[in-house]
Amino acid sequence: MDFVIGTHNPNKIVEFQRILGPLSVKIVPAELRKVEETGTTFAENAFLKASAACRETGKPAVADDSGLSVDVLGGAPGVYSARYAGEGASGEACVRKLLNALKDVPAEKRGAKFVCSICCVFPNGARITAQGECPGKIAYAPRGSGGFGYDPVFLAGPKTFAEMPPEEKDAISHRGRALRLFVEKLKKYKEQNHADW
Ligand code: ITT
Repeated sequence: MDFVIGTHNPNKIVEFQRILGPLSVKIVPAELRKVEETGTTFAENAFLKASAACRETGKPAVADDSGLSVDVLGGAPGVYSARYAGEGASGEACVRKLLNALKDVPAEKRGAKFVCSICCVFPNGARITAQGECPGKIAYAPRGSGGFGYDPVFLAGPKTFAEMPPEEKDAISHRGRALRLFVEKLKKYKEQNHADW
């Protein structure tokens, strides 16, 4: 079965296909209207995006709401990660704002985590959800050229996500964890419903 992906972020499409392809789940992009992310949690926003994509296409749809939660900022930017430096701001601008906010914060207080909530909605209304997290620290300056968004300042061990080859990021990332859990739940859903896809 193919799943429409409810996102306007091309980096997420790349990561979904990279992680789900080897697990035999096919992800197809679609031209979709932009959904207003009015939820206060990652899970709520993931549901808003997946249900809108399912309604619009009539096909099973999966969406991701994700972001960075920084300890010393009380969990910010959280669900506002994409808009941290203003609506439509670049990843670089968000990173600059974050580094500035943390400029006087010592290494031991720079703890953070990436969170990813996945929601899958079927045309019959059934829903599968999964969440993944990756703990880390915020670096003092950007490092590496891979990934997107906050990857150059997110240290998961000695390397930032942007310094890791894609498969290394996927093995430990919030999105990798959430999507692998989603696939396990999808398999159970298939068995329970005797689905032939
Ligand atoms: P869609 O809503 O269209 O899916 P978006 O980029 O606006 O795209 P979110 O609202 O979920 O998605 O915001 C997620 C933001 O969190 C994203 O723009 C990045 O700034 C950040 N983010 C999430 N996952 C990330 C990752 O793996 N690496 C770096 N930054 C990430």
